[in-house]
Amino acid sequence: MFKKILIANRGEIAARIHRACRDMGIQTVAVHSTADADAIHVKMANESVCIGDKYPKDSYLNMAAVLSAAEITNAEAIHPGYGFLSENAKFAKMVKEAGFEFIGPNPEHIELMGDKITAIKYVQELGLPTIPGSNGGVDGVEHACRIAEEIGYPVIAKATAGGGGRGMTIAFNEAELRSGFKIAQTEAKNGFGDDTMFVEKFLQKPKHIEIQVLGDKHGNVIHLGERDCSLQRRHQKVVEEAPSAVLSAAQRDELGELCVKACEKMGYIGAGTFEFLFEDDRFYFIEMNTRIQVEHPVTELINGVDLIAEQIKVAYGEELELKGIKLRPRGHSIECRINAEDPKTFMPSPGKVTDYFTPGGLGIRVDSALYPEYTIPVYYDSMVAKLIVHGANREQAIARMKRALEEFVIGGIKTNIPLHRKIMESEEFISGKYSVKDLEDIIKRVK
Ligand code: MV4
Repeated sequence: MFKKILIANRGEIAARIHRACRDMGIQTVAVHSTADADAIHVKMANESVCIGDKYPKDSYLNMAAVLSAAEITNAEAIHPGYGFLSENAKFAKMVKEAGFEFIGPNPEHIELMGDKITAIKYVQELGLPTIPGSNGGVDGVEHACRIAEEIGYPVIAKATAGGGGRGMTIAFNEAELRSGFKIAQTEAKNGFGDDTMFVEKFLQKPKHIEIQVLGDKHGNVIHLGERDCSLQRRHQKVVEEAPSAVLSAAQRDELGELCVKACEKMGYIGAGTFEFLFEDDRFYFIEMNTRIQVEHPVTELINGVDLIAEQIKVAYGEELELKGIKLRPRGHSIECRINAEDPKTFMPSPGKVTDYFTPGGLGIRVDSALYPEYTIPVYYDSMVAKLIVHGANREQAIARMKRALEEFVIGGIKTNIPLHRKIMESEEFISGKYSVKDLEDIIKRVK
């Protein structure tokens, strides 16, 4: 097994990776910016290297600096976490060429899935259901309008290099498509350097359901069930749960097996997530994430699996112990993302944490970057902690989450904990029937 792993990330996920390493007796190297000298992941690691200035481009996105840190500390592998360089195929290639193990998929698969058009075409070949549309790029707004006439409005135009809602526009008629298309295309050109667009039928009230997969270097692939990530605000997930309240066992097995077969044909290695839209009892593939995700803990808690440890073992070349074992998911898990933000305006609320008390008891987990007297820097994402609960069933998980949200004290800054309390009491959430549209209605009610 690896003796030393460099964690190329910060915040709660860096702490999470450190914990998996320590449980396995692996030494850790933290990298940090000048603004993160006091961060929890630096305190936890066996060694730390300052790799640059506060802005991500000068530090966490600085590939040469990360590789140099691995070199001087004699790390054997690099874990990229999520965000930053985690889905950068060029970085994954550089890591391997520099002689380190990249804890993640092959660069070719990162590249393939990073382009939505090639991803959709590829999975179509593998038998996954996709959304009717242009089936490839459109060569301009006139072509987009012709496709829209064929499939019928509403439609959505998306940038192939986009993701997470950037470079897309929804149109209910031709006038909206003509104006929105150009705006989205310009956003894509400026944001990703690639203004290739494609068009799909727009599903108006879908759920966002994703399947967790894990493949090793010996051709073994398993799935670990689904997560329901439909409660989102501006394409940022807010609450996630596993399993979804609406999927039947048959649907879960069917979708999971489709993803496993796709990975077997791909030769996919590492952790990955297939994202689907789910509407009127039908699934549609939209994109694949080739990284560990923020919401991985809900899958861990119902399966009793440490997904970060599995990533590390797979990268080292071990066979999946879980292969062939019929996983017996138990109970229900919910995650609330705790953001340092004003609960009413959603503006970031950095600053010094004066009081800090985390909830506890059976089935409560807090993955956090916070500690008393810690000052949250302004330069990074506003998510500072995740509160995850597990219960024997969904009702118990909701009750436990409500109690944990009451106990959770983070003083000195504003957080979205009040919003989470409202979500847990909402009819939409309690029924389990919420779609990607419902969080905006809940927020309007609590304003
Ligand atoms: C869609 C869709 C409906 N129909 N595609 C959002 C970003 C990326 N994950 C793909 N997304 C969507 N793609 C079709 N054909 C709905 C979403 C979507 C969404 C769209 C608008 C506002 C919020 C959303 C939240 C999740 C998913």
